Amino acid sequence: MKIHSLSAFLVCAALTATACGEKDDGDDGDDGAAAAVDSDGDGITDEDEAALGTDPNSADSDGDGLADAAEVDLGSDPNSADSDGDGYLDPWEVAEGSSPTDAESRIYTGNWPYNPEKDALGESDSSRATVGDLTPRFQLVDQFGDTVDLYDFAYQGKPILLDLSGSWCYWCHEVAKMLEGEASAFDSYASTYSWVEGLGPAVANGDVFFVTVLDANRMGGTPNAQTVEAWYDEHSNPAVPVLMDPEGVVTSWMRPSGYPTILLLNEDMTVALAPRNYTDSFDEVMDMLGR
Ligand SMILES: [Ca+2]
Ligand SMILES: [Ca+2]
Ligand SMILES: [Ca+2]
Repeated sequence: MKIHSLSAFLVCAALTATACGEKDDGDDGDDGAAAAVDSDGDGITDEDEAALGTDPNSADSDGDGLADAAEVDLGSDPNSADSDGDGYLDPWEVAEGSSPTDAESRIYTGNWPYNPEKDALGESDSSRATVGDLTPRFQLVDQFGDTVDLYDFAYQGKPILLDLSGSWCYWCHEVAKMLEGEASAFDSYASTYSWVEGLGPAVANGDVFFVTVLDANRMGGTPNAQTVEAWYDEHSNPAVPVLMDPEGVVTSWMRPSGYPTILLLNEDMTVALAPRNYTDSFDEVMDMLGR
């Protein structure tokens, strides 16, 4: 009954005081026969749905998976799948504990993608990065302190470059600079490789995801919050999550022979390319993008 009374309150706000004062008891037939009709049986009468602007024949007007009555209760917009326009759909925010009515409250502060179907990818039994393997479901903390589930990048229609870098590593920083469009040691290769100037914009546009994992701080020690924050301060690329790998889980799976090691993943999280030289991954991505 809480839902019904709340929706009645919302209706009152849109109607005259006289109409609001006239409570519908639903059985005397003299206070609006239509008010008692609830065509879709969602607990909100057709009359109330008319005032809310919702579909009286659908219990979930915006089709986002949250019933109209639940949205009235939450205060979210039953006619918008993303009430606060932050890019995360209302039911995702409810499931993950962020607010569907506050754009500042997001699943990921960094606006990384979200995949509500990620459990369907199943369990990876890959112990070493090999082409065709399902990448393990790494869950690591990013530069904003959020724990990022790598599988949220799955099935977004984009390849993923999974970059294992270290703060101490010169070429790792040069790659980050190149992605930002800053002068880098790669500039002299711009006429030979399209990725020198093309990869940064492709990442910025979201045509390809670039995920950086730091496995050591500047001193070669265990990465921590300061490590990823310092990297982000230096390379403030809003498109790139910077994750820390204090347990070395990514490192032990990738078994890098040098840094950075950058794997190319398909959108289904299988390894597409696990080269010795990361520039091969860049070449392949540009081929995939037709550039
Ligand atoms: Ca809904
Ligand atoms: Ca939202
Ligand atoms: Ca939100």
